[in-house]
Amino acid sequence: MVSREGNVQHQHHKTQCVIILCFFVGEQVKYLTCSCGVFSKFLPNFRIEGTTVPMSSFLNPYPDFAQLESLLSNEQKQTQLTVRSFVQNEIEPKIVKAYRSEEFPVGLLAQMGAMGLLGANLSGYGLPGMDTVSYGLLMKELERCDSGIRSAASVQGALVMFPIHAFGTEEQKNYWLPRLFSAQSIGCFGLSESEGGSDPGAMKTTVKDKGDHYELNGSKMWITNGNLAEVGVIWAKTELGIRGFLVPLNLEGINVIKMQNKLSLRASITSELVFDRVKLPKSALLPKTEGLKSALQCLNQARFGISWGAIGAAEACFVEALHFAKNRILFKKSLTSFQLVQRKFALMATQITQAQLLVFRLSQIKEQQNLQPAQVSMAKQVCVEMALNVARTCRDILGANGIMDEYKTMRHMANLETVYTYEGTNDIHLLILGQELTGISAFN
Ligand code: TGC
Ligand code: FAD
Repeated sequence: MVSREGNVQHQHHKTQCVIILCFFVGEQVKYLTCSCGVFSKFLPNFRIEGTTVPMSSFLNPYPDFAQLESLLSNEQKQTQLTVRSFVQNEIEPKIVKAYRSEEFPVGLLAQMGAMGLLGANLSGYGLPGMDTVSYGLLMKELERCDSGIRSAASVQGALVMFPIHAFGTEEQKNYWLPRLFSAQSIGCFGLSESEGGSDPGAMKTTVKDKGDHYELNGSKMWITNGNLAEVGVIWAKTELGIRGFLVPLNLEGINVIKMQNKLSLRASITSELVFDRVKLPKSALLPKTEGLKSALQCLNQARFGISWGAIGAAEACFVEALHFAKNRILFKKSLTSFQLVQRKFALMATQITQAQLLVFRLSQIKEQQNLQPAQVSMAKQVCVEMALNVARTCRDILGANGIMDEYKTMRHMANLETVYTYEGTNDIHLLILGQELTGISAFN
């Protein structure tokens, strides 16, 4: 185990033993020195007394060139450590099996609920009101394991609990929020339909007022958590415009069909929801929803979490590829000795750092409740595109090994293709930003 002050050898140097001093204050590594450069403190994969130290032994073994770690409060660090350790102990050992079998790990949402991780940034109704940076770190740690795991949590929190919190009656909030927080109930969010998810305003699903009840008809496609869910936040056209409804998914006339054979986000459940003359109680309406903009307000919450999360996926790929490259001997040298390879790592570290800085600053703005949709779009677009490019580059560095699922990089790469598309495609976010900058909508 790591002592409070220990000698550490850098693993990959063949000819010299490099001594690094670690000073621990509480659970944090405060300072490391090393003869091969100060930035070694940012990199993973150290060896102590001849054995590789689990990365979890260091508070921050991931690239942190902007030293954002030093800006975190003790509470934020504690959140990060707690979630990281939960992910490493409880989710990492199960993720490859879940991905292969296209199943969400059984009982995982219940575990997350027991830990208070779902909708944790919301307040009141027994919810913890976690600060924005802590929430971002939570999303990042989940997606460091798998985008599908982060998806399950962000749908429950940002797309089910948030709309109930923002648009529901007191009765709906008091009933649903504690149940969803603890994962006693699971929810899903139905906005997209088969004919063009980018243009949700063109939805065909309708709700008609039948006097003593509503009637719901139509279908929703690509719905995360659909087959796990007890309740759906479903968006439909009414005589008064688009509105959100809380729909129990066991009602007569509802068919929930699992979408199988995905080549991406396989550890996440994706479903089609079909509604055929479903009789809804009047209490199903989320009364404060007002048109498409209410649905888009929910997306702002989820897109913000995705921006943080995607960085976690990028960091995981970076760490794996760097570890691999250090130990890969080609042409009698470590792969990391070649200039082309160093260029790849240098660019990736820079791009990861830029993304980390952006989400950190936007989190401060969000904490002050000033975050604008166009800022969220910038973050979702740039963080996900960066993560996808990093994952592709890391897959390349891993060579043939990179196509095997014992390495996580290609799983992340495949997942990020979904993340690039959902919650507003990459191009949709560029167009939202374009509209903000030019004042001209390129949509219509
Ligand atoms: P448009 O006329 O521009 O806007 C309609 C009304 O909404 C307002 N608005 C927003 N309000 C809050 N937040 C935003 N981000 C907003 N964007 C627009 C707007 O001001 C207007 O208000 P008002 O008062 O005038 O009525 O609407 P449009 O039909 O032209 O469409 C605009 C567009 C293309 C940007 C939008 O529809 C869009 O974002 N499309 C992408 C759809 C999308 O992201 N779907 C995601 C589905 S959920 C999902 O993918 C979950 S994945 C699972 C996981 O998260 O893990
Ligand atoms: P389309 O809208 O058909 O877009 C196809 C292409 O056209 C894209 O490249 C797009 O960028 C481009 N394009 C579209 N409009 C324009 C334009 N104006 N100018 C230029 N190019 C344009 N939805 C939910 O409601 N709830 C969920 O829980 C959910 N989970 C999902 C889980 C997974 C695994 C996936 C893959 C999707 C999920 N979605 C969910 C749906 C997701 O939000 C949509 O896939 C997404 O919004 C894009 O819609 P689409 O797939 O129909 O693509």
